Formats: sequence, C-alpha cells, structure tokens
Amino acid sequence: MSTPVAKLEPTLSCTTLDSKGATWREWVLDNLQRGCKPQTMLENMTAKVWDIETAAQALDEALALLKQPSDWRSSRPYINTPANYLDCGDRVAQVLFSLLNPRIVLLDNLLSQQECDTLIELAEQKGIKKSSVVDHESGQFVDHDGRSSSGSYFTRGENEHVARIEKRLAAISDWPVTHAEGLQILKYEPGQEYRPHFDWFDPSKPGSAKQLARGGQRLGTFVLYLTDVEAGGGTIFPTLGVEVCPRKGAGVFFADVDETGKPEQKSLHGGSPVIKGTKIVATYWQRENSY
Ligand SMILES: O=C(O)CCC(=O)C(=O)O
Repeated sequence: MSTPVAKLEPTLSCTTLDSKGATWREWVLDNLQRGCKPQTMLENMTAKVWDIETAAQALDEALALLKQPSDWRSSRPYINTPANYLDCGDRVAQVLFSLLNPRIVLLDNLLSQQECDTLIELAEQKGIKKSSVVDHESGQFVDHDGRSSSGSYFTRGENEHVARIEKRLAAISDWPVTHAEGLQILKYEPGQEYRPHFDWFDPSKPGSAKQLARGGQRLGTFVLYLTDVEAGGGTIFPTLGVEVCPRKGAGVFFADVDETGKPEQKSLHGGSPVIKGTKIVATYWQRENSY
C-alpha cells in the first residue's frame, strides 16, 4: 500500500503542486510513489489542464516531497535568467526578453561590434555561397526555394575568434562546447529570406538518420545578429506570433526540444525577407552528443 499523502512532510512548500487542487496533488504523488515515470506523467498532465512548465515544476515539488531523485528532466542547453544582466565569462549581456515555454531568450551585447565585423570579414575571406538545406529524405544538402540567403561555415574552433564566441555561448547555455556544430554565417540581401522551418531533425524521416548519427538531435539554436538592418529581416516564430528584430551584437537563443527532449513544435522559425539593408547572422546549433 502506498504511504498516505497526508503523512508526507506537509511543511515543504508545494505551491505549484497544490495549484490545481487536492485531486491533482494526490494523482501526482500517488503515481510517483507507484513508480510512474515523470516524463509520462508530464505528457498526461499537459494533455489535461496543465501547461508544461507548471506541470514540470509540480513534479519537481512532488519528487522533493517524496525524496525521490529529481534528475528526470531532459538534459538540454538552457539559459537561466535570474537577473537582467548575464555574466558570459568575458562580457556581460543584457536580457531583453525571456519566454519559458518554449524557451526563448533574447540577449543584447552578446557580441561586441568589433567581434561582429571580424566574424563577417573571416566569413568573406572563406567565401559566401548560396545556402542549402538538409533534404529530409536523402540527408544531403540541397538548394531550396524557401532559402534564398547565401552563407559560409566555420568548423568548430576554426580560429581564436570563433573559439572565443563558441566558448561564451556554451558557458551561458550550460552546454559543452564539444556538443555543437561550427558557426554558420548567413547573409541576406533585400528580398532574401529563410522560410519557416524547424532546426531539429525529424526522427521519422529517412534522411535524418545520417544527421542524427553524428552528434544526435539538435537541442538548441543561437542566432547572432552581426549587422543592423534598416527594414525587415526579423527572426519570426509564426506559431507564437513573435518577431525578433535584428540588432548588431544581439542574439536570440531558442530550445529545439521541449522539457522531455521531444522536438519542440513551437520552435518553428524563419528569417523574414529583408526589405532594406543587409542582414548577416551567425547560427550556432547545439547537439545532444559530441559533434
Ligand atoms: O535568419 C534568421 O533570422 C534565422 C536563421 C535560421 O532560421 C536558421 O539558421 O535556422
């Protein structure tokens, strides 16, 4: 027989666990005591009245109450924003916007103006070519109508400049620098865009196997803005109705997977057409495993 819920240390704060009433509290505690997996319970809870962050918090509170291990959350890059300024190790960025679910954080002053210019110069020295996309069926890089930008790739740690920026991004998102692809530079002239897409690889598509075999799933994305853009060129999240306007030195981070590690449907995003000016961004993708 399970321990009666009333006998569990009532002094522990369970604000979130209690927020949907006694029946939910009992359901959560009872199922955890029976050995149900928190991830499965999270799915059941979010299919009913809970939103994912609150449900996850309620599960954490219940696990603490039951003195059960609390390491059930999927491990993924995550930016904590306890204050409006974020110490990046070698500089301080300012938090301008933060969304919990899906996790999106907009940071200003992530790169200095000089760092942006140097990254562009280094990319131009390598050569900027028409961008491609990964074909879901074949796993090959192919041209695509939805992506009219041009770009260039750095390998991870290719030079000191790139390595310093990667180290900073890894530090603020608490994710190893080894678990990431090299920076990708994208350049958009007026009229060019990147239509809405997901950065995660769809495990059900044959072409994803090749991508997933090296480094596993993409878990988090940074888009770093290397230029100011006069009009257009925002990073759009159509499902959320959110648009991030480019600003030189700023960067947006978003999670590609949810709390349970599943592809985040709300991470649908794209680069809207540039109307006036030139938009140049650096994209940094963080992987599940060493890449
Ligand atoms: O250009 C942007 O704002 C977004 C870039 C993007 O969607 C990507 O690189 O996956």
